[in-house]
Amino acid sequence: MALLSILCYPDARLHTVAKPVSAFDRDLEVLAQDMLETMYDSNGIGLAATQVDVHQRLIVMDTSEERNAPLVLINPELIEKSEETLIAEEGCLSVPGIFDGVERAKEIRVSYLDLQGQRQSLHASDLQAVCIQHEMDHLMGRVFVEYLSFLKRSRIKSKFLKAQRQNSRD
Ligand code: K1U
Ligand code: ZN
Repeated sequence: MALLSILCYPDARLHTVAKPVSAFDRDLEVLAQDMLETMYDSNGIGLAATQVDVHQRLIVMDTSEERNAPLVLINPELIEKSEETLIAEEGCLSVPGIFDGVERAKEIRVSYLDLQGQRQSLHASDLQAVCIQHEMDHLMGRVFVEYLSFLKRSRIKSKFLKAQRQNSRD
């Protein structure tokens, strides 16, 4: 198992649209395990392959309080979403230290393949639904800060570009 390095906003690779997974092999299992290890190590509740610079439709998550219910969703498709929405405080391992409210569907149904290539369906609500929508956005090359105002996004982008410049000087 290995810890993977997570791309940091505003890295252009975060805007890559992921391709469907077609090979259900040992490499895919290792990638999913490494992503789960990376997510737990970073205290995250989700992680999309895009964030570790792998542009395939794969997400891992665990929104349980006990942190003992890992889920791997391959080629996820949103098949239903409630009209009712909620505004939850979101964070992102690719935008560390930034938290803000984003409006999302409160309940969703998602169809996906498991690591054996078997089709599964999941009804999710509240934090789990928010997390799945956030991770599916990553697979489309979208980062949650894109839902914030132009001013907030500009400030966040400047802050991260400044930190990047500083790090490259050190
Ligand atoms: O970067 C990511 O995609 C992971 C992200 C998932 C997420 C968190 C909160 C709402 C939607 C999606 C995180 O895990 S951020 C860190 C975190 O653990 C967290 C932040 C806010 C609320 C709950 C957890
Ligand atoms: Zn994220």
